[in-house]
Amino acid sequence: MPREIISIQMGQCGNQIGMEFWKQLCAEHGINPEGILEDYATEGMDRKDVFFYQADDEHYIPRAVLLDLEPRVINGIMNSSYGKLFNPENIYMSKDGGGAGNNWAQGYHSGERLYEEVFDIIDREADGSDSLEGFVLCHSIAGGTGSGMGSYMLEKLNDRFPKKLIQTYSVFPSHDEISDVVVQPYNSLLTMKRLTQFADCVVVLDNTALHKIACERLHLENPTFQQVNQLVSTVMSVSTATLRYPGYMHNDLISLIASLIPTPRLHFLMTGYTPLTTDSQVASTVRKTTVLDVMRRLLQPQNMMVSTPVHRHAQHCYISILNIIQGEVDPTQVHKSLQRIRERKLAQFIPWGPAGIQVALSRKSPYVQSAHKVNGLMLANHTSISALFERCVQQYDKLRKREAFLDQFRKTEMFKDSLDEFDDSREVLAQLIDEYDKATKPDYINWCSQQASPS
Ligand SMILES: Nc1nc2c(ncn2[C@@H]2O[C@H](COP(=O)(O)OP(=O)(O)OP(=O)(O)O)[C@@H](O)[C@H]2O)c(=O)[nH]1
Ligand SMILES: [Mg+2]
Repeated sequence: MPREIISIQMGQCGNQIGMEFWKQLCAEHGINPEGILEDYATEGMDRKDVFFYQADDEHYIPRAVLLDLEPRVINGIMNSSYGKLFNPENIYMSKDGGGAGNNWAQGYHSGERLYEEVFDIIDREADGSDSLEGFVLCHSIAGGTGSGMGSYMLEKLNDRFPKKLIQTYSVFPSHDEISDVVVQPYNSLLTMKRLTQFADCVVVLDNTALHKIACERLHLENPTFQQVNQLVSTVMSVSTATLRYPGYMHNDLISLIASLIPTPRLHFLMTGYTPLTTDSQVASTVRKTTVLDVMRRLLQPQNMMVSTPVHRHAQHCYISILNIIQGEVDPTQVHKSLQRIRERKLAQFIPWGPAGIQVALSRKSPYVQSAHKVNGLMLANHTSISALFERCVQQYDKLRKREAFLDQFRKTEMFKDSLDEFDDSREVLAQLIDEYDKATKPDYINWCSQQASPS
């Protein structure tokens, strides 16, 4: 029985990265842009039904819900060659709306207002699956819709489906774009509170790092969102590969999450991928990729898609690592590579429990050509992710001290009488940062049990 996953994409960023993900999934499963299975793909030994269902006429439809408070991005999808892929009943867009105006509170209150309509869609999708495992939310934390309405959705999903997993792919804003959306730090802080409290697993996609990788590693001069989103869709597709091409392990979301997240709040994952190439570079590749190469490169900070100084602070460490390796791999090579990495102490792990690199050898699509013999995605739970959150708090403090742009928030229901929600969110994030720091120390588990039973 499939363990189905419903994806919910919200706002400009959520819908744009979501669309790239669906394009990639269609290509990998031999489904054409109209949802029809290609003749060459009828014998597939894959599990399409985790992410797609079949209509009466057998064509495949994504288990996807598309939401936006403005029509532009979703209209673009509907007018593209993929316009017929999605169930039109699963789309909610405000036809004449102008979005949430980069205001978290506006997005949040729109979520409240649209609750019935949106949950009609989600309930119908949930009822349509045999054994729903959970939800995947795609959004950015910095705008208005994906962040504010996304926050509201996280609260409500948790309320209504308490036993289902919630995973998010959350895009963090780039440092250089602060001028673009001045209230970004407010939006990010308020969203981070919900990601901490209501998500089981957050895959952090950091625009600063993605941009840098696109420039420096892919040699793109001014990478567009679409080019950056290809990196994102690679991360999303490989991180779901073991669900879609089941093997011995990590066949469902819970086993992926359980192997990476030993304590509930520390659930923010970084990713790395290698080898990275653009289409134009593929032809000229001469590099030989072995499992050891791939695993070693995955431990290099420049391949991580998060802009934190991974290895520079000695006290920071890995809580867990899962490498998803695809390609022509001899399992004995994996063993040797792990040994080599251990001998050379290439990765520093937590001092309070057993931890090491886990490896999942995953099958991959026979329909998508790859230029390399072996490729790998690292999903890592590393304490230095807290640097990203520290930056978020610092930027917030700077704005808040000046009382900048608070009027836009005061105009909304949640903030009209007080700004307590800001203070509370800041507190939640400060505690999270503190817990990551505690996790670098040997007595973290004791600290955890004290937190659980304050006497
Ligand atoms: N990686 C990536 N980031 C994006 C994309 N589109 C927007 N962003 C980032 O998302 C943030 C802005 O959020 P949006 O998703 O545009 O906002 P929204 O959720 O539509 O909210 P409103 O438009 O305010 O209603 C900024 O940090 C952008 O850099 C995209 O396609 N890819
Ligand atoms: Mg928008």
